[in-house]
Amino acid sequence: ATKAEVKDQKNGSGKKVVVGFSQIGAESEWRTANTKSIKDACEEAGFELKFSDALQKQENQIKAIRSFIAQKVDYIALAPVVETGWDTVLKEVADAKIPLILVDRSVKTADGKDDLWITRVGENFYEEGKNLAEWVKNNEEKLGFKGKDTVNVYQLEGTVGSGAAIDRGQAWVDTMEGTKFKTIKSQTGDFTRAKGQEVMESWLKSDKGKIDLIYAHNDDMALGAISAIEAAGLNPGVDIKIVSIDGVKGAFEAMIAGKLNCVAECSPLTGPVLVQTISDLEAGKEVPKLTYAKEEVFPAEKAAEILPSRQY
Ligand code: GYE
Repeated sequence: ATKAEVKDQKNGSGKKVVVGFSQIGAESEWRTANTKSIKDACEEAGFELKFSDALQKQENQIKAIRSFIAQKVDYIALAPVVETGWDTVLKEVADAKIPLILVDRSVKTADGKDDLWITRVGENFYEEGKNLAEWVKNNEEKLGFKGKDTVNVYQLEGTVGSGAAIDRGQAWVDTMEGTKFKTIKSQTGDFTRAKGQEVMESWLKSDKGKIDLIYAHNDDMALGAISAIEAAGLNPGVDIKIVSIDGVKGAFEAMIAGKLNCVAECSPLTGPVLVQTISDLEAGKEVPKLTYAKEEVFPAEKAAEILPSRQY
């Protein structure tokens, strides 16, 4: 557990808590929901939020962080687009004695230490990938893979170098090792619908008839792949099975339509946890070094029942 250094009399003085948040971008339904959750929660808590959209570029995030330091914000929240390359700027944050909170994705420092942030409010990407791969292994029959010697898997990877893509990829490799599920091709679709569609189109050109299963690191890329599969005259979810991660509404709708077979949830509803964390730090309390969102696996047959209760 870690604790922020006790700061000035802000508590008593009634000044608003100022939070600088460097968000990755707006690449997916998930990200849009994440931004909304954080904006809403900060507003409700009466925090002043300085929001910066990095358009997927680490250099923009580094600039935003430096500008937050210059503005002397009380807290910096960072959703890091990639895992590495943060050491210098995070040391600058530490020198300025501004508590840094990682939101969503992970950071790896050169020395392997985790002392450049006070806490991470994130999601367990490895578990998500593992849970989804386990579901696939346990549902061979339902997926129509029972009699097959080999199942050809095509992986749509998330943003190269991102914690989410690295861990989800590794979890699949580990879980599928020694099984009949073989990854034939793996390419990044940058967590976007457009790129997921583009990559799927190219696979259909070269490998049509060979593709059994798409493992997409997020729903948006799966939804893009679904469009490409339909355009090629095939039935997504039937001729080519598809599983993905997030659990956004668009994915539930695709599952209900029979076009997507299973989704592992990744919750973007980080706002309330972030606000609670900051409030605890303001009160001088200790906070856990890492908090993961609670997440489930939703197979297509449960989608209709669950959709009405989905919040994103
Ligand atoms: O799965 C994807 C988004 O980092 C967990 O980023 C997040 C991922 C999420 O663009 O949809």
